[in-house]
Amino acid sequence: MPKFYLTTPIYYVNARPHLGHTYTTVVADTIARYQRMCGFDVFFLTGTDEHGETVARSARKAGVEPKAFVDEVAAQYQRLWKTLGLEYDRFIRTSEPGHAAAVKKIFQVVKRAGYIYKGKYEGLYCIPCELYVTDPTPEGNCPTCGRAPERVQEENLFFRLSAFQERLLEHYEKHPEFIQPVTRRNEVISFVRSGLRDLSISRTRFGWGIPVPDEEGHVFYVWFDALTNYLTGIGYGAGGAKQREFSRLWPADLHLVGKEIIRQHAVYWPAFLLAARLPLPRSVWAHGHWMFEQEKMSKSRGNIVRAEPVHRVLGSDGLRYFLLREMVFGQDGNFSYAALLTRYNSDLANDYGNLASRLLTMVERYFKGEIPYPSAGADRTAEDKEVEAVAEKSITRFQQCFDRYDFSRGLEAVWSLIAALNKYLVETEPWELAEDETRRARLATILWTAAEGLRIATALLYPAMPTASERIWSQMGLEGDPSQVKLDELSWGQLPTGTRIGPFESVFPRLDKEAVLRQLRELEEKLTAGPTGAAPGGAVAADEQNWITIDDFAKVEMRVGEVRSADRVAGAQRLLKMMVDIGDEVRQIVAGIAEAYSPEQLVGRKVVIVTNLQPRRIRGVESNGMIVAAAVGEQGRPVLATFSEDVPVGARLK
Ligand code: ME8
Repeated sequence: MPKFYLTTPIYYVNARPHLGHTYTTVVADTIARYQRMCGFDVFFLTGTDEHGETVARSARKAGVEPKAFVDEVAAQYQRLWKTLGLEYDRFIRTSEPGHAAAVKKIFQVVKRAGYIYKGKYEGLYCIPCELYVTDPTPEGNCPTCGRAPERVQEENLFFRLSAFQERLLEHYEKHPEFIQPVTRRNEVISFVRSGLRDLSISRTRFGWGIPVPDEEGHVFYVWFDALTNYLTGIGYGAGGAKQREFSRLWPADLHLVGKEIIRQHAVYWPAFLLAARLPLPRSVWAHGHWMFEQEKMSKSRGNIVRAEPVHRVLGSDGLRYFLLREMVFGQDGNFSYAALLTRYNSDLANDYGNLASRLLTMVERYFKGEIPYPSAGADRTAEDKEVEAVAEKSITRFQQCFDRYDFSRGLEAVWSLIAALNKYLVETEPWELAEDETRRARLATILWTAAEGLRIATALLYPAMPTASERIWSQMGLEGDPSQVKLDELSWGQLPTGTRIGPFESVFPRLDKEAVLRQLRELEEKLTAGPTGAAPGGAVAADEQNWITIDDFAKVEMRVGEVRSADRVAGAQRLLKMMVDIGDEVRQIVAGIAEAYSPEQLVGRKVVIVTNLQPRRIRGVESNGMIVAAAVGEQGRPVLATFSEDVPVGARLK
């Protein structure tokens, strides 16, 4: 059996896994299942990247030792992958002693080959990204995360990256499939063409890392350490049987990465390997980013969606389907709960789930649970032949798409079959035929045809939705499980005679969108209200913090208002009575700001008003809202909230 070795990035443990990490791992799991169905002996590696300054800092913040910290977060990753049913073959952690030994070994090889020297680095460094910033943004910030880098100076070991410029370019030229998609390939080629600078591969600034042999005080820079996981994860440097396993699996067939780390994988990594005289991976595939609320989902931006709530409400297949179907692999995608639920209800509940339950109900009712077989010589109508043709086309198209990791179109191909089957049932009306004893042969042909189509669709859906596919497979009474189907052999007409359906229940029940949206938001809130880091010791229970949920906050309506008039309230030194235009009405508001602002200063000014506060009387004067101000100093001097840009009256704050 030919082998297929694929990897995900190893994820940093400075934060808990979010939907972005889940995405790459789901894609890898899908490819692994698909390649197995194509007859490959697959090895799927994932893991965690546990060294570096950021991790050490996060641990310190949590008040625990780095090792305890990374153990906890690595376990969170493993638990989540288990919950989601993601089946990797090996989970590598860079804090494993075997990994450290392998990093040291490859370093020695590279050093002996003359590609390492000692030098001084002086320049900008972005701590959260663990990157030297050589090409800052015009504002002088880190090009990856946009935050301000720090100026550092240190003695480092350098890797002669510059020596590989021509060889890398040659390799890209000779192996166009090495970097995909083509946009990333072009990007990398132009980066390399513009000239490669040597790369610093050690640090003396922190100690949480793998010590560099014979260099007191130096630990490996995270990328030299991290990239090597792709070798150690399959036995590099371990000797004996493990080394044989390494020789069998290396080079990797596919490194899946997010587009932000393409340079490390398509430039640094092959250069390290060339220096160590190891073969290069066959391809590095950089996918796009999930955006949430218009920005890349990331911990630092605080716009994170997590997999757990979606899994809890929709199941892992609902999540997998959305991720694979909605994002064109290679491009960015927008995540929204509304889109997720719309897809779930339309594609999974209405189209696929309904097809299965409708068909199985008819088999049960009209043929006592045995899928009928068309009688010999029964005439096949144009409609029957059309379904067969669509099914055969779907199989081919699905494979063509999945072979090039075009999951979205591959799933579309399956949906064209599902749509054809639903249409077929509507048009042939088996429930009408069932009323007529003389039409039983035709009824049998129709139900068999639909069942055969459903079998094919279900087999094709296994890589993307393994649980649902297995369940429908067994509800149909088919032998074994869909993972055993050989895709090359899958074709029309293989549904065995006498197949007896099993007990069935709806696999994708239709969901009440509003209620589920609320439930998802509540679960998400509960999770994010917890520790933002993964700090075991730093974890503060949500309740102890008196967090409010986003729904609580959404209850407060704040709007931009403009003060039309302001007068002092007789007999009350601190109070002003204002008429404030809030867009669709003018409100009377009383506020204790007279000592800080004169009426003249306020008229015409834009202010922030809480508009849904219960009306109340202050010194006998009705107040319909509250003006928002900071309380400054010990006396709590009010300073009104304002905007540095012009904003329209009535605009809502959120
Ligand atoms: O970069 N959309 O780890 P990391 C899609 N340790 N995918 C996303 C994503 C998003 N918004 N956010 C993250 C590291 N990812 C290094 C890797 S490898 C030798 C070392 C996924 O925890 C995507 O795969 O920052 C991305 O490349 C990876 O998580 C980054 O994970």
